Amino acid sequence: MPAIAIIGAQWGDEGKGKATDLLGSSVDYVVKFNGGNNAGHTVVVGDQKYALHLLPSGILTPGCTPVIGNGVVVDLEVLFEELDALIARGLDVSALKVSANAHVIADYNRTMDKVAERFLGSRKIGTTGRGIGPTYADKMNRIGIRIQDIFDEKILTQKVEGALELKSQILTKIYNRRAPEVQQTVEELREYADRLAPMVCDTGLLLNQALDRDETVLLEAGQATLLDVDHGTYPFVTSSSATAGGACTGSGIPPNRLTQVIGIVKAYTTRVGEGPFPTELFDDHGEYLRKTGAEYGVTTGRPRRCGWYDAVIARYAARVNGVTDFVLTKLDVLTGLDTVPVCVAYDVDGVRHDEMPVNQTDFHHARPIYEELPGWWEDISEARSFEDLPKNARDYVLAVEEMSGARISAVGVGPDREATVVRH
Ligand code: 2SA
Ligand code: GDP
Ligand code: MG
Repeated sequence: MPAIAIIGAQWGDEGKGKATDLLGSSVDYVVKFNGGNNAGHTVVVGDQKYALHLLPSGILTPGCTPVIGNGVVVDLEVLFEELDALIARGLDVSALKVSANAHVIADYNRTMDKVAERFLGSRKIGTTGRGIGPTYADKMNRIGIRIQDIFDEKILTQKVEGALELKSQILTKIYNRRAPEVQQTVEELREYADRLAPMVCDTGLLLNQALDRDETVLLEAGQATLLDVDHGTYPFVTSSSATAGGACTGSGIPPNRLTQVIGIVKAYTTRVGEGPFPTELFDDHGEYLRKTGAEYGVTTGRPRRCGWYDAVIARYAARVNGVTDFVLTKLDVLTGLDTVPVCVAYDVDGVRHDEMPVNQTDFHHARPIYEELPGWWEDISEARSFEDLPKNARDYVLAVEEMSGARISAVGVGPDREATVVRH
């Protein structure tokens, strides 16, 4: 009964979509368990490129059941836009299942997200503006709207009224906006009810029954460990649980049924949005990584901040998630450098830290202590076995593995499905 979690080990965009897709042919269910359409996962299949946001990457694999779990926040308009776009490209998406307990992003929460960011000014988080934070805030405040509420107009109306009681005051009196109308919101949310109904079920039951039958379930994280609301660089985080613990709470699969936790880690580091980032580069090397790695947001198109590999956060991610294997992605992007710096520890105001500093201010002051590893110039994009890689590239992988606290079982050498070196 394998239940495998795929987790981002940095600040996101490590290549989780590709890794999920790669394993997709051998799994029966692919589950999105956190976040919503803030995510952007790119999957390249032959000459076709797919950018998925709300849908799990398993939607591209014939015979695999894609599941939107209870921990997700669902923008219904985006859900059906994405489904229709895939249908137009000839894909069968009829297997999709959606948890009755997942929460729904209402228009007023998209507004709240955008106006709150503007209001925060220089203290902004740099959100994707998709309404993610306010929807999770409503969930925690117990005034959220769930998928199951959509089907009962009376209950939905009561819940929207409850959600807007305080929010209308905030929107009108603090943010100087028009108050959302209850009836209009109810109508917007019910627009997709008929199409949604056949997809909705108790996904926790579905997945546990699949595990009872010895079927394979893959749990695909949106965002990443350092963006997790508990374990990330708070407050510069997303509002969900993106770590292995979240894979359980966001799907209804208990912790003792997780058999493998695969941490996806890029051979360098990127971040979108605000917040501390010790190895960030502001020089030509940063621009080189951004250009060579095509580091632009899949959802917002924002240029990603780029920096060298940070083994301190990789070790932290290994610990927080119980990583059993790492997949090291985008090694090809590092080709052509004389030496490749890797951060092994931080200097915080003259004191060496081998682990993440406990205090946020210290993390803001952390300066990377680098070890320089020799680079390689050979094109590695055609490598398919570890031995195909040049010696310096192999040594880079082995050095990073040693520093990061878990075995690197595969290495990405290009965006295509096939461009992967599996280590046996
Ligand atoms: P939000 O919108 O409330 O989740 O934003 C809070 C923080 O979380 C970051 N965040 C992300 N970081 C990396 N990738 C994400 N997905 C897209 C992608 C991002 C894009 O795959 O490229 O297109 O810009 C993602 N989603 C959320 C966000 O930047 C904030 O720092
Ligand atoms: P995710 O959010 O973790 O799924 O990652 P994204 O899709 O946002 O960003 C990763 C990007 O890197 C995508 O454009 C992928 O096609 C690409 N990619 C994934 N693995 C590799 C790799 O090994 N090499 C290269 N060059 N690109 C890769
Ligand atoms: Mg992404």
